[in-house]
Amino acid sequence: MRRVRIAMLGGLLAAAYGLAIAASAPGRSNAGAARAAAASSHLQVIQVEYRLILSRGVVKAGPVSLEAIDRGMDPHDLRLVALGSRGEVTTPELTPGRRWDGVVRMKPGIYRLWCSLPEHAKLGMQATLRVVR
Ligand SMILES: [Cu+2]
Repeated sequence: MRRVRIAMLGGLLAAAYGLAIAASAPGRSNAGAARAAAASSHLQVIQVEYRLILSRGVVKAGPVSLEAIDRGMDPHDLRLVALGSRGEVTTPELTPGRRWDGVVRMKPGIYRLWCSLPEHAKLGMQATLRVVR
């Protein structure tokens, strides 16, 4: 499988689009604190037909190392947005076997992730992610 790294460029683009969004912080609970302790600032998203497979459901707020990998048979992209905000992060469209990684600044809240190719999200390529302090 060929892999392509565009780390710096991707990181800069993600930062430029910036998730400088005022997402409200979720309420804290013991369960929330436990999840926060388990959270990491690295997230891998595998794209296949027609699912997004996240390496974890919770990440720590701040710079998040995001890795998107197309392990399917069709091209896919990845979009992220904090619920209630408009600032959207878009990764380049990947062809099968390719990957993109970069750094995305994320604020606490719930994010929706999806593939924007026609019908892909409707067919199941969407997921939610919790970002905690
Ligand atoms: Cu797709």
